[in-house]
Amino acid sequence: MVHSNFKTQLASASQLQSSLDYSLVIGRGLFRPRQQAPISDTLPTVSMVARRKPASVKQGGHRLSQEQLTGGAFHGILDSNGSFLQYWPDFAGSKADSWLRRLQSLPWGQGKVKVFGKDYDEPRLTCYFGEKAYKYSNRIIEPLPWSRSPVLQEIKALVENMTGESFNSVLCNRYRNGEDAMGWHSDNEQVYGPKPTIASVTLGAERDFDLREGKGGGARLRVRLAHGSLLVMSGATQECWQHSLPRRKALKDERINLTFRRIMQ
Ligand SMILES: O=C(O)CCC(=O)C(=O)O
Ligand SMILES: [Mn+2]
Repeated sequence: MVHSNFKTQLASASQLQSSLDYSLVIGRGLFRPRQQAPISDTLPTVSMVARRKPASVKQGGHRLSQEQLTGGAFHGILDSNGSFLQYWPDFAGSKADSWLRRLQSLPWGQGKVKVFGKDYDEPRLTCYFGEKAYKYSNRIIEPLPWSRSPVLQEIKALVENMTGESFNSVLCNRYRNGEDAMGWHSDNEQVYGPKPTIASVTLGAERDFDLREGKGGGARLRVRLAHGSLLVMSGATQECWQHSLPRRKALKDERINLTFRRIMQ
């Protein structure tokens, strides 16, 4: 039987603020928290046992209903290996719209992916900023300097403040509409070192972000990433889980995603 323990920390009622826009899917279950709160170390712990089929959610030994699972922000432990996920739906606050507008004028380019020796366009536009070259899909991508983008410097500072981590690179993805997507992968390249923290900021269209244990067959999660949100994957998440951004053919709106990383060498 394939299963994993899932513990997540949700906000207490007094910490809940305004209305929320994310949902978390485990197996076939859909948990739609209705309110949001800042991430805090004092959040109570909810543990979930996620199986491929029925999902159950427990807090203090009591089973919770979907309605009780309130709290837009969460801290989660995905498994017994120490794979962590944190989500803050309103990270950008009132800056979200202006960040999106400013990021639209980054020097976006069309990346290529090699399949059986032939080059294809990636289903998204990209650009990359930082201090060190980025190795990806057997290619080396040279970074643009931080000084070229004050908006990225501003977002990076806030992400570092929020996470307590320092990052030296950001991969920027522009999904022009729902046809653009990213397939299953984990960000486990050696340059990130063991147990890397990846901080992901979403601006623009809300999209589903899927996680699966191993390479599939185990637990699955779906987090709906809101405009202005911050998702942080850390601990063993890149070792033990894969993630993807599935295609949504009907979606016409664009989304920009920034993944802040720390390159070691
Ligand atoms: O667009 C996203 O939310 C995912 C991006 C991602 O996984 C990556 O850049 O490695
Ligand atoms: Mn990734």
